Amino acid sequence: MPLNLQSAPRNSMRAIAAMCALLGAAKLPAQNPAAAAAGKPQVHIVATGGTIASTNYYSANVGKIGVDALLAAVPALASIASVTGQQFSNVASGSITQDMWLRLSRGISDTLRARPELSGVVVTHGTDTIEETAYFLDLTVADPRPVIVTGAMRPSDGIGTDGPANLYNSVRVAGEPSARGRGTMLLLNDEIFAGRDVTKMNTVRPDAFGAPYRGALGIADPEHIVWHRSATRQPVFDIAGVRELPRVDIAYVYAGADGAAIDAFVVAGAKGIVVAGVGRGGTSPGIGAAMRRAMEKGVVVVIGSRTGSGSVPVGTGASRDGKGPAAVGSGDLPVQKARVLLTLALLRSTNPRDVASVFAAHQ
Ligand code: DAS
Repeated sequence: MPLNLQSAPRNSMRAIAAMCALLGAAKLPAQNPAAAAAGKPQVHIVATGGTIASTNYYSANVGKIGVDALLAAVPALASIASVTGQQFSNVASGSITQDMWLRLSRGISDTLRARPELSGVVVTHGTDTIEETAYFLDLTVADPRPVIVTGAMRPSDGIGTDGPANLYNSVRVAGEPSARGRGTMLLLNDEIFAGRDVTKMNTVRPDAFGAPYRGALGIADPEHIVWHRSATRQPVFDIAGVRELPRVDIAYVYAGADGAAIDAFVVAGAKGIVVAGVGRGGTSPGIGAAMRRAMEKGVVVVIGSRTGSGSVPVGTGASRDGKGPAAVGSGDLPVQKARVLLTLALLRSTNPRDVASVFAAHQ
């Protein structure tokens, strides 16, 4: 059962621990007294599941490794930080829901607020949808302290498992003062990416992650954390009072595709649809007609690209004559990232012109 960190009383890790014990849902390993006494950074680790928490090749047994075992597998952590751990969930990342995004984000914000002594937070997560969670957290956690999302491409008992190194380096970056103000980042294979830019580009290799359009933010070298770019951040979305996120679906364009999927999403209650277009946002006649039908019903449509790199002009959200709605271009956001941004933009407005402004601001 996932733990709602939001309900934890402020300024009291003891109270949080007591609550966790009551719920039977999470464990907080004791802080490392030697590291704390030595003035080492304090880092909180929130475990959600994924291959990093699995045994047997390729996550056939996801959810076997709890946060205690995850931390125990990296004894070197004690030399660089004082860490606490939290079991949020233990699932494959395909099971992460919008509701879990809300609770995870609020929980992290609450923990950071309650613990001013923390340098940063690390989230362990399955790699399949990690980029979506990373972007959601980037768009919703306002605190300037870093949130580092990490995982593993090889299970905990796999030969050459990458989980321990990824966790170790993530804790290093989370404890690094120069990581402040950079939002939520992803670290795997020593590379640090902006949560906004990163995408999974290979099914199995430890170097599966990249940011093909904008490149990496930095690298965790053995001695130093090296940044390739200065810190920049957009203002975040306030989700404090949000109970439910709107439904947003993704439709894929291919040669001769009809509009059946888009029509079905509208019937299912989609408030927004992201279309993975061909090339620079192209469609088929069937998809184009279904997009118009959806927009006439008030559904906001964003058009992106299935190419994996490059941009689709954002536009204004209005048709050329200014009378009707038009699809908003995704800019250089991959469609799964455009879905995250559209979901949050729809909390503010369902007018495509306003949504276009949000997308323009997040380029
Ligand atoms: N088991 C998959 C997931 O949870 C893959 C992984 O973590 O690498 O996303």
